[in-house]
Amino acid sequence: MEYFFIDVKLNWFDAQQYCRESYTDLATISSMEDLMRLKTPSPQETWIGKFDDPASWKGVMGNDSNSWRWSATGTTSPGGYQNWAADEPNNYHAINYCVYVLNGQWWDSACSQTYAFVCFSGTKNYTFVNASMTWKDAQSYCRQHHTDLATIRDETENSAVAALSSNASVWIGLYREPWRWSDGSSGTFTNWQNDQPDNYKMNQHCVKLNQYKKYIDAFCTNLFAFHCEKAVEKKQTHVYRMELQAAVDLSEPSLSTLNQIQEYFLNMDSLI
Ligand SMILES: [Ca+2]
Ligand SMILES: [Ca+2]
Repeated sequence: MEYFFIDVKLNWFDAQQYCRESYTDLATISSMEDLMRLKTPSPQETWIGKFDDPASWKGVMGNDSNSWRWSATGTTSPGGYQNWAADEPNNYHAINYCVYVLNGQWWDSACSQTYAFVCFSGTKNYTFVNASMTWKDAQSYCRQHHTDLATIRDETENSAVAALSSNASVWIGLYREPWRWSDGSSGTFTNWQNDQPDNYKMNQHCVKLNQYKKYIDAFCTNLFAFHCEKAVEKKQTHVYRMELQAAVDLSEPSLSTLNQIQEYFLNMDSLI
């Protein structure tokens, strides 16, 4: 990737559109080396292509890489059924990536919290497990003793899970992987500033670099200069092979032999 600094202050989505029209996309950063290649003429905050678009997960069962998906299938609900509590999911403090159900309503929560949980066996045979575990441990337990953490595909199934767990908060199999790149790249390199991301005011879904190139989640409506990327076309390289006659002694090649070889390759290049 080739990077271009654009010295125009735009909100994140306008910056994305600008990059897509004039280059390839907002910049994807895959390594510290990439990060160090980003240049600004003066120290300042800049947008990059990392975001956690709420259009992919906030009250939506979408198909983006940062959308909600079920543990059992690794995909979203075919019917899109969902039953969030008011103002949920909110990704409070930027750590709510697992879902529990309380009285039939869904809440996104920190996966490290411990709750009872509901497993399923076969197609929809639910089992309430009255033991507090993290989401990951609950998933392991269900996979070992049943099929997986519960999938809920419609209102009937939601009511069944609610009835089983009465007034307890119970993990279900819904989770998501936050953040994605505008150009669709996957990649795990990050460089968050300490205490970031924090999803301040539960509304910070776009990533800016501070002047030290640390990642900070920010309001997408803020105005910053930004980095675009352009895919570099791979230059074609030609590899020539030639067999030399045994008569040519290459341990002591004469000038004329070298000239002939050079001429041969020049002719080859002009032919291609
Ligand atoms: Ca929440
Ligand atoms: Ca923040």
